[in-house]
Amino acid sequence: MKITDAKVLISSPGRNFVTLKVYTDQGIYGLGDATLNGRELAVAAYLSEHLIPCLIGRDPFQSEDIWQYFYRGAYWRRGPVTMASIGAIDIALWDIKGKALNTPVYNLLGGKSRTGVMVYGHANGRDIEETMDEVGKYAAMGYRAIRAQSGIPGILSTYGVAKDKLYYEPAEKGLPTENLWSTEKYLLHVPKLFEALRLKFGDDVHLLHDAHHRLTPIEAARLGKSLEPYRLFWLEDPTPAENQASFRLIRQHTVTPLAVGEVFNTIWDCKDLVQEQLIDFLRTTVVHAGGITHLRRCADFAALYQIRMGCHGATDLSPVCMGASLHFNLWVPNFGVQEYMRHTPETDAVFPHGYSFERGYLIPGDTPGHGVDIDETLAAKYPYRPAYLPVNRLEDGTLWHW
Ligand code: EZ4
Ligand code: CO
Repeated sequence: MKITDAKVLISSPGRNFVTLKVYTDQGIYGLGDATLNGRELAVAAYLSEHLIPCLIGRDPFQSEDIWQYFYRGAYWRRGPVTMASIGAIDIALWDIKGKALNTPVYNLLGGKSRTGVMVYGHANGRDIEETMDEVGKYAAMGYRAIRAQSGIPGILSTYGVAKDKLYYEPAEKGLPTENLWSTEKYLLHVPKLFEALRLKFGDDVHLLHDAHHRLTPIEAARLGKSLEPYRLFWLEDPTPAENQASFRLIRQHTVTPLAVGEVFNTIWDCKDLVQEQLIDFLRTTVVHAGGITHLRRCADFAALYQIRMGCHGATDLSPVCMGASLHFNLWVPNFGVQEYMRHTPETDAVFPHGYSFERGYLIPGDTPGHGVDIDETLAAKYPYRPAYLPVNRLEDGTLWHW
């Protein structure tokens, strides 16, 4: 089998997605997600200008060799743009292999290790009361794991708190907006939210929280400690992880489980965190870490240290990434949970898919490949629109973490 062509499709059904379509001489094509929130066109150009010309003529079954060729052959290794580009190709190749062998991708990895993939939803409100109502709605939909975020008294807008509840989109159209942030107010408020949630919902539901890299290590340690009575499933991104050693300090002070890695793009980003057992869950996902080929390597490494996978699954990861991630998670032995922010009906229409939600789990379905397609005619109706995540400043104007 030979790769005959590949093209990059950019579509914005409510938000921007970059999709790679790889064609073969046997009429089979594969799809990969190449979306990098707020830097979409950089990945599109990296693929079209630099990788696709080298991809044509290769055997799609040699996905390992192709991965090594693009990773090592570039000389300039790693980084989100490079790794999302390699990731898109890798996802598309696994899709082609599954279709050619008439089997779902999870069978190529080692088969089902479980019946479904436990997911967590995003409950968020302007205040504790509204967040409690939202958690109630997710519990009623059957979710077993729910992330809770609440607006903070005295802070005008809080990242992670949406206006549109079921279809929250973190990026905003146009150039980046700026939000104000106060760590002091946040640290006082969050424990109150989780105290109220445990009182109302009891112990049966897994509760999660995302600090979005806003805290220093000692502040994160304090938050983890103050949340211990409420037994979180995890506290996510307590502090930026560029300096992996920062997590030693948090770990010394708290038994609240820690999750990190949605911005990681290779195994090197988590090397010390994993080897020193400084985290409990690795958040890295298929597209941003070079596809299934490299994420599998990260997961096997994490498994040696009893760390489980908790892949990123926000709306800026396209349904193609979600499809691939679900096959990965159905197989991966050290599975923890998968994030699941629902895509809008507009997005779902552009990306017809076989996966479905059942009582708190996503089921990838048995379609050969990863089971996600693209309706190109519909996709063409939604041209690219610049959109960015907000930038955060402290109340005195200081540009803060993340
Ligand atoms: O900020 O996906 O856990 N989820 C998150 C997301 C991320 C966005 C970044 O593109 O933190 O909302
Ligand atoms: Co996050």
